[in-house]
Amino acid sequence: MFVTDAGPVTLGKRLLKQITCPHCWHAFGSDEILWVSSHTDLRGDPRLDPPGSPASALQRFLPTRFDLKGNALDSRGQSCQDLACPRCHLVIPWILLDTHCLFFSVLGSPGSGKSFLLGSMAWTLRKSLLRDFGLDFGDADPESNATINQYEESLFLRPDPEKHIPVRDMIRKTQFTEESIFNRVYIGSQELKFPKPFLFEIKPSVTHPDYKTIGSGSKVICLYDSAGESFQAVSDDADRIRTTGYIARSRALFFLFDPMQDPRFLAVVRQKKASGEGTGGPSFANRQETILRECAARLRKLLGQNQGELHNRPLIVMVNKWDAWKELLPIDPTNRPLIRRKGREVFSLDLDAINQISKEIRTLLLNICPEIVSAAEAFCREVTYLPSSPLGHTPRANPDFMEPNTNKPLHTIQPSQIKPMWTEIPFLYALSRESINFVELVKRPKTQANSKG
Ligand SMILES: Nc1nc2c(ncn2[C@@H]2O[C@H](COP(=O)(O)OP(=O)(O)OP(=O)(O)O)[C@@H](O)[C@H]2O)c(=O)[nH]1
Ligand SMILES: [Mg+2]
Ligand SMILES: [Zn+2]
Repeated sequence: MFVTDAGPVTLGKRLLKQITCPHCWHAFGSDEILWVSSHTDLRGDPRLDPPGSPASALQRFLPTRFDLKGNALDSRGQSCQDLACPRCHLVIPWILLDTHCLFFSVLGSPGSGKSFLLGSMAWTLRKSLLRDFGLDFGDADPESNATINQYEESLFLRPDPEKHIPVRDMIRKTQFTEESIFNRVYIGSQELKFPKPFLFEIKPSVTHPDYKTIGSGSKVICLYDSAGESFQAVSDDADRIRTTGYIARSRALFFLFDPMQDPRFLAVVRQKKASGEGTGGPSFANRQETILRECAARLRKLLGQNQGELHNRPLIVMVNKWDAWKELLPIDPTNRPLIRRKGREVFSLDLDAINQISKEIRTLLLNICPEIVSAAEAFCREVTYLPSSPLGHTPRANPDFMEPNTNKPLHTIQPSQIKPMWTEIPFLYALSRESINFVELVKRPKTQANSKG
């Protein structure tokens, strides 16, 4: 074995000066990163093994010796491959060493559709980003994305897509008490819970018109799927606050408002449709503006901002389950707010169309549930309102599937009917607000416009 003490010289990467851990959001220098021992005898890590339990996790260490490939050598001289955060000791994917990570938050009450949205959005982005925007979008770390991949498969890759499935079985409710969605670490005398991140890589493909100027430099997108309960205000529950700590790091916040959880909204929908249907799923009333107010309070605490100070990241209020209330918005969901500028192969986002839609939804919310608008606008300086529907189709009560406890029919859907509506638009809009020039946001030039149908 060739050994050098010159550091990871042959990694062939230009390392970032500062890396943010996607688990605990600690920012650290690349020279502080730990390595995970490779020799199976080197077990026992005080941050990962529960106190009093047998040594199980492979030891983390700050290396002093490297092999010629630049990989650290553990104390048994074995070459190591995995890296870890100096604070929480959880594994840091290699891509984060040389690629900036953009965090985004998806907030919303229980049942507002966050998990369905994440699955549907990821699937839509994989399909449409290359075709419409000349961007490659894929898993940055397949292991981290196992859960979101399952959501996508459950929605879009069913072996028998004509067969009715109860929606609640497609993606199960995210349980705040479920261990599999968290990592536990032990720092000092505290046991801390952190949500597992989903990591995607996005980069211009060679078909991107600005490929030559912006280059092939990629970004990592980091998202989380938290249970709605984690955003609810429960005094002195440090776990809830900690597990949503990503909101303070986020470049943009997506607040999923479920109008079907608002009895006033539901009444307007039913009146308009002149029918009793409308929810397409479990219906329960929730004061959803309290989630926004709680997130605003947490964020101010985390960032040390004053009460009443407006946060300067974009907040996108996604009025979800559009399929169930589309009668209230005179917009054709198949007409996405995209525009192709003359001489450009890819689409840009149509700012005029987005502003117009946002204005119409804001008016609708102001008329029916004004406290959502006031909570959103008391939180962030810039608020945009957009519709979305992960399913694009309202599930129906199906007497062939009875709930044994209540003897009521369950809501089912045929996977072949799933046609997401605008799940990717809020994300593209957030991306267009970044200085990375991946997605262009344009005002419509009256003579050159050729908007997409
Ligand atoms: N009509 C309609 N209903 C939807 C849509 N997407 C999700 N739903 C319904 O909303 C329910 C809740 O969706 P989830 O994604 O599990 O909600 P969540 O926000 O993740 O909820 P928690 O995990 O409890 O925080 C689903 O079981 C569906 O019945 C949609 O596009 N249209
Ligand atoms: Mg969920
Ligand atoms: Zn960490």
